Amino acid sequence: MKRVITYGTFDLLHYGHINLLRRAKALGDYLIVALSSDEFNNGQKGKRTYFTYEERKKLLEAIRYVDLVIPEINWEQKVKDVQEYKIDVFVMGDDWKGKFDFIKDYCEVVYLERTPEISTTKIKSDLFASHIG
Ligand code: C2G
Repeated sequence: MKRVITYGTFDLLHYGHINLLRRAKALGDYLIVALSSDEFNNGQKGKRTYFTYEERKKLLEAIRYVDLVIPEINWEQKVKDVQEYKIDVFVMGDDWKGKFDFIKDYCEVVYLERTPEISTTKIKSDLFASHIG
């Protein structure tokens, strides 16, 4: 069983995230998503989320490509996760290209192309623009 892991906040879940998760799952048989906790987002990541961790976890668990959701609580847990969950492939969108190459000592590292035209920031700004008319 080939085990894949990926990390993210996945707030305001959109088809860019789904494209990533679909391709990540296609690289193996079992996909773990390490989901950024509210504390991690509000603290070190400096990301304000619309949905709470529990709400984002429920959304991810409803996706056919996702087999397990675990919390991501800091930047430093990746090597431990790869070892603990016996990961074969570590996957991230290519906005992170190169940033996790140190993990190549432990498993395969794959950067997948981001879906260019969509982002949570764009969704929020489009909604705001349409609201103010
Ligand atoms: N993504 C994508 N296409 C988009 C938007 C996002 O492929 N249009 C990918 C990102 O590249 C990432 C994943 O979807 O691999 C999750 O995106 P975010 O929630 O924005 O992830 P991020 O906040 O960058 O968290 O420790 C790593 C961090 O937790 C990554």
